[in-house]
Amino acid sequence: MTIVSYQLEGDIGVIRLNHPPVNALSQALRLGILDAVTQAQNDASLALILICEGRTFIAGADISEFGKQPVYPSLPELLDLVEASQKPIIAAIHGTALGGGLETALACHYRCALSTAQVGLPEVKLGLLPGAGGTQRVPRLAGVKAALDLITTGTPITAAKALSMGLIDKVIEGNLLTAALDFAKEVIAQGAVLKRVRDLDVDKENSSAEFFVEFREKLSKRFRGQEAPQRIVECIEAALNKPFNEGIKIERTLFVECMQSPQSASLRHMFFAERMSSKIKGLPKGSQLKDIKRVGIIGGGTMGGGIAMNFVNVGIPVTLLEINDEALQRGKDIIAKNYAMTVNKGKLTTELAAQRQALITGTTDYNDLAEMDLVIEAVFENLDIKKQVFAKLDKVCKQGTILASNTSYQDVNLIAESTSRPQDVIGLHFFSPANVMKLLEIIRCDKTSDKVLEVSMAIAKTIKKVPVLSRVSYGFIGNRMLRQYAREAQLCLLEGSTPQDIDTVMQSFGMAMGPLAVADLAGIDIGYKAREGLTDEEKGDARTYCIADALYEMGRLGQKTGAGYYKYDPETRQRIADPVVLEVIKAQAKNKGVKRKKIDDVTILERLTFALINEGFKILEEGIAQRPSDIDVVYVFGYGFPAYRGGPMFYADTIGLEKVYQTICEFGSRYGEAFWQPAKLLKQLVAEEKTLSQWANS
Ligand code: T1G
Repeated sequence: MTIVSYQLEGDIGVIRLNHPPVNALSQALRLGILDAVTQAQNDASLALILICEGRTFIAGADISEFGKQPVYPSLPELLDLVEASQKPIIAAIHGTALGGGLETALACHYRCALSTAQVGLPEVKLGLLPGAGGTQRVPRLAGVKAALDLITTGTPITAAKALSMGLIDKVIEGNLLTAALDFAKEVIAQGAVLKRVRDLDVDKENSSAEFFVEFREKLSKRFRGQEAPQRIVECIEAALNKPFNEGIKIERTLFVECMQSPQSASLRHMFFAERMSSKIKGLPKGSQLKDIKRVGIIGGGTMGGGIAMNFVNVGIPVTLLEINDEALQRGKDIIAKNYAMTVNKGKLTTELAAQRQALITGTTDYNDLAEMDLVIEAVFENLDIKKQVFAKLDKVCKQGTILASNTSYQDVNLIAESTSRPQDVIGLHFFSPANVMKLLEIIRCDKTSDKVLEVSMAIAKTIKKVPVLSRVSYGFIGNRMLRQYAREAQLCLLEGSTPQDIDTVMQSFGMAMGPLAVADLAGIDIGYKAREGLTDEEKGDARTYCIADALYEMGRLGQKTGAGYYKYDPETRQRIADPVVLEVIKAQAKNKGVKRKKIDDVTILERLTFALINEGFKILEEGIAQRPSDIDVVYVFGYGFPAYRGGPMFYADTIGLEKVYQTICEFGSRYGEAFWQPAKLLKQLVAEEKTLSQWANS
């Protein structure tokens, strides 16, 4: 397949790119464009069009080439040649012109786009910045403020918005090539002027030193801990204050710094990890999947209501079953409240919210679920109750209905075995709030059929979730790792830290929230109730929950009662350190015979993160997760682990497995081997001097 073709259409040369799936600017594509533009300089063409086959215009540099030795022509070299063309080049855009794709269009002399097209510079999401002139050309066309907003957020904009900003010259309806040819003829008729963006000046509005100081402060709050956004500001300042050729050099230097940073390596890892997680090892690709046209949800509580919203948001009708009409109404009210909040934020129209809610049918009769393609149980977290629900579903649902449990902890194999159709049973573990959180753990039971697995992965993507496959294990992947992380948080509290000590360390590390603040948000009663049904042995070391129990017994359940590990200002809900909590901690330490001593920040960080990592290794060696990057996806999308550190397992490789292993061994001698046994796989990789990603790709 020719990935770049060139032919004359009248006196217009058409350069066609055809490099599926997204015309990413691989070396072959760059060379093909260079050859075509060079050839066109000497033929009868009066203007050129750059257009793409397939679903989109160039979607960016080829991310899979990053980190490798650059090969001629680099994108900046190519774009210099494009801009120096002696004949005007018109970029004809459809789909998503992103990153190097938009930069290529900006190096052209004119740009037209289908009204349905989007353009953007999402490099910052990869820990990068536009490295082929984007930071120098966008300010020249759209001004400083618009350039800063576009490039530091990385959010794509519509063709209409791009037109209003001056990034493109024409919005097109109908056939792109036809319209682009007409536009080229207009350009020729007007003298085929070579409009080079590099020759434009940057508008001096929003260019004061104060403006940049203020913008930087806002940026450091919004992108806490991230380096690329600040470097983008530096590039835009250079565009404002220096000639193009100097500005482009500064952009290049800062781009290379970003490219070589661990943050960018981590974010590029997460880009591919998110796309890899829906691939199931050993399953044939592309088999014919049945459609999910009707979904039943059992339980209209917070979870059931949130889950129902995911389906009606993409137009799939839901039958919501509750035990009686009052419960059903409560469920519908939860959904209505959620939609009202979204409408009030201006993110949804009232009409659309109403349309979606109209797709929800309530019932108290299981027989109404007979024709469902998928039923998701979201009832009380009790195995017997769940088994009763599945027994009824087993009786009423047609053959082939997928029966899913939203359980967080119960053994889905036992639920499957309580039915006559274990091959149709699966776990779909949503995260609260289910209509917001993107992570979906798909729990593969021993007997779940391949077909049910594939359909579940497909429906997860349809409802815009990021699915990760897990085998059955207590807490599956995320909650199992969270238990070890929380264990160390509790032990640090008992041994000498305060809630704010621990939360400050973890927030500085990049976690969205510290573990104690999370506990207050979720509710201290959640953990207490989960432990109620367990024997002392199952509960584990009392030191890991005695403080939580003490707070629960004082009625301090967290935000919901205005006090937990912190107290909360009733007006602002601001978190405030509470001396009462310190007294509770000291009393529990005394009770457990623990002599408290301040714990330094590095030790807090390593105890919590290495507990997470060590459990991740155990999950891998037990085959609960398919690959290390799946665990990273779980923790970044479900638990607020900083994407710019690549998730816990990528982070382990970044700091080095030897360091992780030696520290865990040292923790074992310092805190006892009960909790600090290095995972066998970790020990093995250190012995073999292998990284986790080498092991995953072997
Ligand atoms: N490079 C390589 N592969 C890419 C790619 C890219 N830029 N974009 C997508 N793919 C692959 C992806 O891995 C998947 O592969 C398939 O295409 C479909 O992607 C110099 C340095 C374009 C909006 O950041 O945002 O330019 O899994 O599942 O949901 O300044 O892909 O099928 O094997 O996401 O329809 C800047 C990244 C790069 C855009 C389409 N560009 N891509 O979404 O499909 S840095 C980006 C996307 C840069 C310059 C800098 C999305 C999409 P597979 P998909 P989609």
